[in-house]
Amino acid sequence: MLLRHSPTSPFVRKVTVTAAELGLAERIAWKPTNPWDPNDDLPDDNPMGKVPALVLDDGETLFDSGVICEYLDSLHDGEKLFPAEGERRWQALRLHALADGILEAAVARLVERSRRPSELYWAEWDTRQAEKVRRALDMLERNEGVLEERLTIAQITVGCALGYLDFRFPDEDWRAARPRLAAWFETFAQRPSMQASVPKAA
Ligand SMILES: N[C@@H](CCC(=O)N[C@@H](CS)C(=O)NCC(=O)O)C(=O)O
Repeated sequence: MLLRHSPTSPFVRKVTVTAAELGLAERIAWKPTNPWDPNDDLPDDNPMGKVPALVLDDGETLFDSGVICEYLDSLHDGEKLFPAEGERRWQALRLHALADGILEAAVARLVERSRRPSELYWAEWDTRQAEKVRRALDMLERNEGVLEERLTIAQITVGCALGYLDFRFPDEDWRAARPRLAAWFETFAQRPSMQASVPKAA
């Protein structure tokens, strides 16, 4: 299988960390892709023109990051990152959705600030996205106990979301009013899968 990826995408990082945690990284061929290049053929694999996109050996393509991660999770017989049933499943999916929401809002802010022509910058939109991130982080601070439990897609996505805030918004101190979340991330970020995938500015 072949993963179309870009080096700074936090959604790609979710897949990278998931593959590493499951011991599947070796089974993936990695194809660098710039989703912002209008000449790139990425839309042939993902009509949304977004990374990550996973091209399977039969030519079928999977997207988005959550679907790809769940597919990888289906390829092994160990403890699942997507719990199959019960309260643990809904907790994991809920926090996964919350962390994905942080990423969607943070990426929207970055696009507004760095890709949109500066004369069209829409401050209210930026603030609206920042408020989504703030509320989601506050909810994570209240739910930090759940993050201490066994590894699921929720922890991985929260870890990638916090790493992305550090990477793209280093001046906005999300840790200040959230000591429990900060302490959790301090430990989580030490995992080899996270250390190996720290984003670097191009
Ligand atoms: N919901 C998607 C989001 C993926 C996404 O937004 N990827 C960004 C890079 S971080 C992208 O490819 N953007 C290009 C575009 O929006 O056209 C997922 O989970 O995979």
